[in-house]
Parts: sequence; structure tokens; C-alpha cells
Amino acid sequence: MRNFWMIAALCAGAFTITACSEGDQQQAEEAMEDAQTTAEQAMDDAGDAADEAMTEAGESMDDMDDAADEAMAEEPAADSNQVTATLEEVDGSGVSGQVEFTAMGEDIQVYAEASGLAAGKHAFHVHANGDCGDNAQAAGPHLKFPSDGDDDIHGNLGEFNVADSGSDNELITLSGLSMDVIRGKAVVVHEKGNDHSSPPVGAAGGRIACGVIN
Ligand SMILES: [Cu+2]
Repeated sequence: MRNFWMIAALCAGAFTITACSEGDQQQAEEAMEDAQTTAEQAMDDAGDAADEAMTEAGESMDDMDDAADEAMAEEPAADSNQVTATLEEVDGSGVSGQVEFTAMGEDIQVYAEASGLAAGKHAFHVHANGDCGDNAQAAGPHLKFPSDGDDDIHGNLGEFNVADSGSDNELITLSGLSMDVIRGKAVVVHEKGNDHSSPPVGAAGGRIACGVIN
């Protein structure tokens, strides 16, 4: 009989321990679920924050691009789009002037002015060498523009046409010509106008002014 109570007490103890540990396990599982939910919410929040940060960063990049575009547009174009030849007298001719070449899309606009000229026509051309030495003989023959044919006067820029004032200015447009073709060459002014019956040189006579294009 004494043994029975001992066994019963042991059994009760064992039952309690088992029940307790089952309760603990359930609590632990609930705690785990809560923790998991909290962690998932935190991940979502972090994801949203990251998305917002990315969007803001993208917008500020766009702003920077816009600012860069504006800076480009305001930059003066003179450096790459315009070159000039300063004409100086040759062999004491007293003729001087300036020729400005401005790139306009596919064309080049040429503004030329000269003074000290005798009355009449004076052809001026782009010559092949950027050298006005030896009374402008070092400038060499005419430069052939890509558009020049056999019947054209090569490298022709036109003519100054002077009454009795001794000066003239001309505005000419050259089509299909790039600045790279003329940069570093020379402009030579001649004593006479072009003779279109004798291409490609034009028989315009002596050289009276010269300037290198740069
Ligand atoms: Cu010439």
C-alpha cells in the first residue's frame, strides 16, 4: 500500500512536468510567430523607405542632368564654331582686313572686310598652306573645296567690289563645307577679280593681302 502512493506521487509529478513543458512550448511558438510577423513588417517598412530613397535619388540625378544641359547651352560657341583670318598687306600694298568664318549647321558663313583697295574687283580665295611668307607665295595654290568641280574656281570666297572708297565688305555662304577643311589654311586677296573662263585658278593676278585662318 505504501508503494502505491509513492508510485501515484511520482506519476502526478511526471504529469505536471509534462503539462508544464507543453504549455511552455505553446507560448514559445506564439512568441516565435509574433517575432516573425514583427520582422516581416520591419522588412516591408525598410523596403518602402529604400524605394522612396531611390526615387528621390533618381529625381536629384534628373535635376543634375538638367543643370548640366543648361550649362552646356550657355557656353559660348565661338571657340569651335568660328575662325578668323587677319589680312595683312603683301609687299607694301596697303591692303588690310579680316575674314570671319562661322559654322552654321552644314554651311559656313563668311564675313569679309578689307580696306586700302584700289577701285575694281579683288578676288579672294582659301589657299592650301597656312603661310603668308615670301610675299604670300608660301600660301601655295588654291585649296580645293570638296564641292569644287573642274569648272569652278577652287577655294573661291568671292570678290571685294570697290568703287572709290577703297574698302568693302562681303557676306558669303559656303555650303557643305566643314571648319576642319579650312582651319590652318590661308586667305589670299588678289589684285584683280576672278576670270571664270580660266578655272580652277581664276587668273586674278598678284597677291596683295594674306592671313592665316585660325
Ligand atoms: Cu587666290
